[in-house]
Amino acid sequence: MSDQRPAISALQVEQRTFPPPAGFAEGAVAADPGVYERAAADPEAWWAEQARALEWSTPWHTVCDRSDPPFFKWFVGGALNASANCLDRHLATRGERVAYHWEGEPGERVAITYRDLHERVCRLANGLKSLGVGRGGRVAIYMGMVPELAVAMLACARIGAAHTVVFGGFSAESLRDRVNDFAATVLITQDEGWRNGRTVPLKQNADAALEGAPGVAACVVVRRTHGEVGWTPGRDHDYADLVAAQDPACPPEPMDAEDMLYVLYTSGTTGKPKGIVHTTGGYLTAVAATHRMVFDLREDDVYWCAADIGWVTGHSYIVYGPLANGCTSVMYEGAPSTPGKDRLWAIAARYGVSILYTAPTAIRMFMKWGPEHPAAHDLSRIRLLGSVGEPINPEAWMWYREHIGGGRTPVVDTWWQTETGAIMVSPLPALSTTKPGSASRAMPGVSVEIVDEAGHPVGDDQGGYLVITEPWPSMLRTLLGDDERYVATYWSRFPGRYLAGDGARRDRDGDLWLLGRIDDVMNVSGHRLSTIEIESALVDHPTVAEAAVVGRADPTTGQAIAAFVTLRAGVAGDEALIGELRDHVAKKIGPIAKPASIVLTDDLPKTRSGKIMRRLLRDISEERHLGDVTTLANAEVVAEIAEMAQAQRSAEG
Ligand code: 7RM
Repeated sequence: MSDQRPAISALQVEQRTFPPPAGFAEGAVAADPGVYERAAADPEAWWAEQARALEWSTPWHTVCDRSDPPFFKWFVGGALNASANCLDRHLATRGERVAYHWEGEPGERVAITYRDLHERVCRLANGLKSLGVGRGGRVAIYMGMVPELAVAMLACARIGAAHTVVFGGFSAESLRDRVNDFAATVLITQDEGWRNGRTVPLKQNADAALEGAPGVAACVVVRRTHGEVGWTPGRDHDYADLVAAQDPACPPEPMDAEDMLYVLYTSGTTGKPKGIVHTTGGYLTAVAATHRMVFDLREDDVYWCAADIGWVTGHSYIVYGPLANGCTSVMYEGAPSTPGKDRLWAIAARYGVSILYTAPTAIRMFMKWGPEHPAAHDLSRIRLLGSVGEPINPEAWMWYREHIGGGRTPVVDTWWQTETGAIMVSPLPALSTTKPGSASRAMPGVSVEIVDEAGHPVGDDQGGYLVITEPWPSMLRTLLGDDERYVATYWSRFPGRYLAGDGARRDRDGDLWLLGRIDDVMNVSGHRLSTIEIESALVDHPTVAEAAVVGRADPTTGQAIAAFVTLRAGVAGDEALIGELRDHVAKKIGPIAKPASIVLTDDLPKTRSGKIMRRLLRDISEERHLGDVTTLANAEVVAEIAEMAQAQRSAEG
């Protein structure tokens, strides 16, 4: 026995449990509890069964080739086309079914059927061919949330070109770096996007990026706002003109299962962005299967993933998964507060949304805005809620279930990464008894473990490193152009196992609790504390909407806990409240977790996909020069928080 301290201490005790609602299992996609055992008994057979739900032009001969780890291959020898699986396959049975109910921020509404989408994709696919793109080609896409973004991805997939989507909120420089790293020859963009009642100058940014991207020979421009934009004759092509001239039919290119489907860059917190490489057969298999099972997809569902397609969540669960399953989705272009703070609920009511998938950061914002906004709309069709992107604080989970789900719906907290391609850990809504803040367990066919520093599995309720112990079909294949970094980043710390970079613990019922990024773990008097449990204890207080904690250097305890807290709408903060919040944490999870300081702030620094950036809060707390803030969605809050923290330090003397 070792007397080693746990890799991460576990503090939180959550007692509430929610079994599936009565009747939910009737006709559910995953209603047989034996599914976990069956998949575990033969994971490859399980995944092969999922792959058979797709249409293959050539069957595979080997489910998983493990001859050169960690360079695994799936469905070797098989051929298929992702666009054909998302479109053509549905035409005979559901061609007139709506694929996307699209709503523009200013209010336009368009219903796009599978047949419409198929024709649009074929035309653009032919248009891309006319620009010299074919099998093995590379296309960059820099757009807002317009239907043409999904069309562009599928058009690439149709002709065997790989795409990289660059989130429309990124700068010209980020775009340039990604376009060059990817070696794109064509860029698809739009004149301007809509966000918060203002236009986003996408083409202008694209022009600036292309000045430093000589490999791009053609730029295709969707007219969205019809605003004035620069034009480079010979290079720039009007999207509408390009597609109007094309044949509305384009046979899909049969692709090898292991041909690249796309690259998506993850900025991470440090270093050069990593180009995550996803391939065709395994990726499509896993996103379609997980989308069906986790969201219990039924024929009459109206599904809405409110993420941006610029992130992996949008790739897997707005485009490829839902379309492979022939489902009806909602797609919204703009900000959730435009024109009012009830915009999302007006949309959900209008289309009868039955499944909603969004992020904790959005849920905490809805909490902050108040329950009157969802209460003003009929959300009675909602039957299932999903969460993704960060650990969800139990109080945010409860609020989501209560105020969006009417207290009736299961909430599925789905853990996964750009690298994993598809959901890895999640409840199955008809089978799992959920707990607020727990992501339940690994999906059927997926094996995870929690290990200590030495790589040994930890016991129940012990925090440690989350690893995935077996290859899975939608795993990243490498980092574009950098096999070594792929091996070093994910497969070296615990050889033979994939290091996710997140902490986790498993409770006595076998349920997993994600503890946040390993880099954010604090060390207070030798106790390794995760951020999430302390943050959740703060969010548990009725005045708190959002909280972030970090470890700041301390001469006596090694690190001291510094908290940053955003209050709910209408709550005024003062010294008394700060004292109350510190006591609340001590009472809820123990004195070791009591924050040494709490700064009240209107907002927290977030990445553009909404994840709290604790690194910057550490810099502020330790009075360090603030490094790169360009990857922040809300850089202006940083100076504000720094000032408040400074004021507090002077007040404390
Ligand atoms: C899908 C996505 C990945 C990182 C991951 C975690 C965090 C995502 C959850 C979560 C706790 C969750 N891809 N994360 N989902 N943490 N519970 N349900 O977000 O590549 O952008 O981020 O996000 O730290 O490693 S991502």
